[in-house]
Amino acid sequence: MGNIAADDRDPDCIFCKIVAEEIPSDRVYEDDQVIAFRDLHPKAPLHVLVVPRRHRRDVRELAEQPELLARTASVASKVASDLGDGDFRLIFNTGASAGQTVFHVHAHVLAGGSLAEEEM
Ligand code: DGP
Repeated sequence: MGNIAADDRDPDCIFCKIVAEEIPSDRVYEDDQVIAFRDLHPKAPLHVLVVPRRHRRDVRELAEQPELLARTASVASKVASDLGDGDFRLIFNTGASAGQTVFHVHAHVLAGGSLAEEEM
């Protein structure tokens, strides 16, 4: 697991390095397509990033592979069930002006606490 073709990897990308285990992360799930690990700066009691192993810039690019997008969403659901009560908020920041800072697509899974009362 973790051997990604050169075409699917950006040598300067921090999440590609996490996928390759060159940078440590608190991994909570992995399969042959997707990994999930805890966000370094959690914004909720449960805050996990679900990351396709292949380097894709954002959810616009990921949507060109509907099966991989669906896998990402179903892993988000599994993580929320395994580590929380199953309810979750799923966010793809897409583009710098929407808050994206790491340009390797990732779904934020946020759960727990008072999410229901918070505005978007
Ligand atoms: P975004 O702003 O949507 O691009 O989210 C990037 C998230 O990635 C942000 O919440 C912090 C997290 N992050 C950045 N670098 C690292 C890292 O090296 N390890 C982990 N676990 N999270 C990181």
